[in-house]
Amino acid sequence: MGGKLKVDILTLFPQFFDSIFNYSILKRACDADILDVNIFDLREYTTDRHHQADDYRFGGGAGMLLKPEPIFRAFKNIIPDVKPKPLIIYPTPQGIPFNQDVADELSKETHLVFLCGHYKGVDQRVIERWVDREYSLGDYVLTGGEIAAAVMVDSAVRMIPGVLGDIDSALDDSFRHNLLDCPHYTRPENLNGLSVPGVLLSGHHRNIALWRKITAQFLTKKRRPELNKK
Ligand code: 6GU
Repeated sequence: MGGKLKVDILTLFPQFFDSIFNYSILKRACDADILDVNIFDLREYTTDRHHQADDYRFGGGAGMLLKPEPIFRAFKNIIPDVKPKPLIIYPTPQGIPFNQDVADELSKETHLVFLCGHYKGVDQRVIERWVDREYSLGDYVLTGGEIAAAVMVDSAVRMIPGVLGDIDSALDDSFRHNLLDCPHYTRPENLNGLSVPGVLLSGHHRNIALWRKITAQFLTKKRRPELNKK
């Protein structure tokens, strides 16, 4: 069995996460005590009368920033002084690319903290004082860090031993060996005239393995030629 992962998420929209950790594999991981998720509402760390969490940017321009003080207060409260220090992650389009290798790495940590930005993001001093890693999902912009944090947690948690029913099902995922996954089929053999490739029904394990490898390579070359060259 693998380790246990504690995940803290700081957000202005805590309800966003209600459904995510209550279904399927992530729920099972929580129930099995492999995953322990805590959601923190940044608004609760504001001190002004209006519970204001965002503000205009110095220098002007459209778009607000998350104010630094509530975030500093939240971090000081939730991050204990004990070691080991958690890894603090800030999902942002300005981050380095998040990929399967990063997910594998995160799955081996014991305590992750995600700071979800919104609007134009957070005050840079928050990043400099608290954040260990900035990751981006890809070259497009999301409305906030919540969906990105959920993606990163999901991809890391499924790599913790004991989370997936069959550990092998992660070993030949897409991106293992820099290949996309091959096509898969289940019953029936004949679906109103749509048939299954005969080799998969042959019982010949070496030929099946070869077919899967060749179709995976073909698909990768066609759709993601840059993966092949890694
Ligand atoms: Cl990590 N955050 C946001 N807000 N937008 C993104 C992203 C992250 N990755 C790609 N776009």
